[in-house]
Amino acid sequence: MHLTRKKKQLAAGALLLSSAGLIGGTAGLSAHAAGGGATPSLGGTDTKATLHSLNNSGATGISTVTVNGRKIDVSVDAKRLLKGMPHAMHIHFGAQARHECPTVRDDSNADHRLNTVEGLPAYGPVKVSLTKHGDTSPKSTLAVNRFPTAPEHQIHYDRNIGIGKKLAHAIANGKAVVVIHGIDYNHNGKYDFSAGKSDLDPSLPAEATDPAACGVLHESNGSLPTQ
Ligand SMILES: [Cu+2]
Repeated sequence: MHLTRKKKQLAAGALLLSSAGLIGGTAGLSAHAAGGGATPSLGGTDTKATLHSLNNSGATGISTVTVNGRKIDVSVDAKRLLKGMPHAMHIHFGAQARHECPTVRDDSNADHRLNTVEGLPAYGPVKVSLTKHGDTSPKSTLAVNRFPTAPEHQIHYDRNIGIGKKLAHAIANGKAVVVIHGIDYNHNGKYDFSAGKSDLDPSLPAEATDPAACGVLHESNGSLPTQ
């Protein structure tokens, strides 16, 4: 009961985010995203996530995030994704979430696939949209034109992004989760409505937004040579 109610709240939040992204997804916060520049990683916290397949996508990868104050250096390298189609990618975090990737036990409607909302109790809401350019806030959760498209089924992503202090701490403390979305369930080479509508935006196919790979960012400084 308790979980169900919480889940509904989370779902409502996700819907708000997605509609805000669709309607308000114009120019906006470009000044914010312009920063960039080389930030030395000395003194930063290095974190790393091994990305495992969700929904039997077969996609795998590695993501690293170096936290330097309120700046993060993000890399995502993933393979075996649907080729040539946009893959929404996010850093998820929620104080109330489990800081995990979802499992079959999160398939609350027992339809044998995990949609984005079913994953929320595990990974929390979107905090950073890993777009190629422009806004990186949750407003860009479904900014399909600005996400990597996996030519040759692969993504190689690198970006320096400004974030809030709370999120920076959460990432450094191993509580944030990297999720890559977009999965071709029926292997026809594109996103279609074979698995129904997206739980985030009914105008999009579920295939475009269901999670394909997921990993929890954990501190990796300890495993690196001392500087
Ligand atoms: Cu996501």
